[in-house]
Amino acid sequence: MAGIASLEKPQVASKEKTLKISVIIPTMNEPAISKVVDDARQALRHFDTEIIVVDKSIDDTPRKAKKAGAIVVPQSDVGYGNAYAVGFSSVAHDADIVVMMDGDNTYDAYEIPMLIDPIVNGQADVCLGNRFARMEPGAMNARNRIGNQLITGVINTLYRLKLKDSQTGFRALRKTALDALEMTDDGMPFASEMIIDARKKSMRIVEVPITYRQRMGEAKLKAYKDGSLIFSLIIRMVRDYNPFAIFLTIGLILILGSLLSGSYVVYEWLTRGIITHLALTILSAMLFMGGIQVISFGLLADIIITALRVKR
Ligand SMILES: Nc1nc2c(ncn2[C@@H]2O[C@H](COP(=O)(O)OP(=O)(O)O)[C@@H](O)[C@H]2O)c(=O)[nH]1
Ligand SMILES: [Mg+2]
Repeated sequence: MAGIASLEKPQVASKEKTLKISVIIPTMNEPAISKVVDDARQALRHFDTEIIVVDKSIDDTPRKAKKAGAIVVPQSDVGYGNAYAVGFSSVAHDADIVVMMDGDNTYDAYEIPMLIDPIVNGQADVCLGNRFARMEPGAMNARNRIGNQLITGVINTLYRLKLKDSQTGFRALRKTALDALEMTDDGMPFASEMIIDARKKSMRIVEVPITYRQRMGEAKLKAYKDGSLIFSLIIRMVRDYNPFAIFLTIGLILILGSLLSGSYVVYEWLTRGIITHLALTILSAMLFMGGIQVISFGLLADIIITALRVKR
């Protein structure tokens, strides 16, 4: 694979100690942090492991994390993406694999060995945990589920992927792959940015089924913020992508539909000299005009995107 060096380290068991795993956990007042760090240490006891907690708390989270054996790095700025930027720059340079997980006990740290397995085996550069596989009732509300599926659908369509859960926070990356990635967003869109950049760089992205549990402590992501971030993300993705092909396809489908339904109207008019199906006539005209409008919109969007690209 271009630009990504292979680990060239044989599979788990005997060689576990030779693999260095770096686990990064961003925290903002997480009451479950002791358990999360303990579980991660225990789950990775056969590996050379470091656990980095990037903290932005006002409670005793950093003290608890340190006591449980984590390296605590305070975050001076704010944001989920920024916390990971700080975490990534703190990773030991001899680390082989970097694991990302929350400090809220929603993910099961005992599943880390399973998550890193495709990377250890040389089958993947980025491994994402699919929470929909084993989701505890109440672990994700309907709003977040719909938002996630909307974003995942857009990412899959625009970047030709087949992901089930693009917003998962339980991820593993080959260190050399991580070093090649370029993310800039300080907030939640960072998670999508990572997948898109990995895809653009032709990295191998795989999903594995994971467990997703109810959160301990308060969620940091709020409804209005989630919503606006979802929309700004979609706008950014559409901006970065050439939408003309999509609009042209939709427009042509509408025009084709109008020709099919309209041909009956025209046939009747030519053979009998009258039009009896008024509704069909109106539908045909609307489909045709709709098709032309969609194509015109695509052209306009293309002009705007080209102008934005020149500016940037
Ligand atoms: N250091 C730091 N951690 C954050 C920040 N925002 C969220 N987190 C942590 O990032 C993880 C994910 O946030 P969470 O509220 O669980 O989001 P969700 O899993 O998408 O519902 C949790 O461990 C949070 O404590 C931040 O600005 N700074
Ligand atoms: Mg969480």
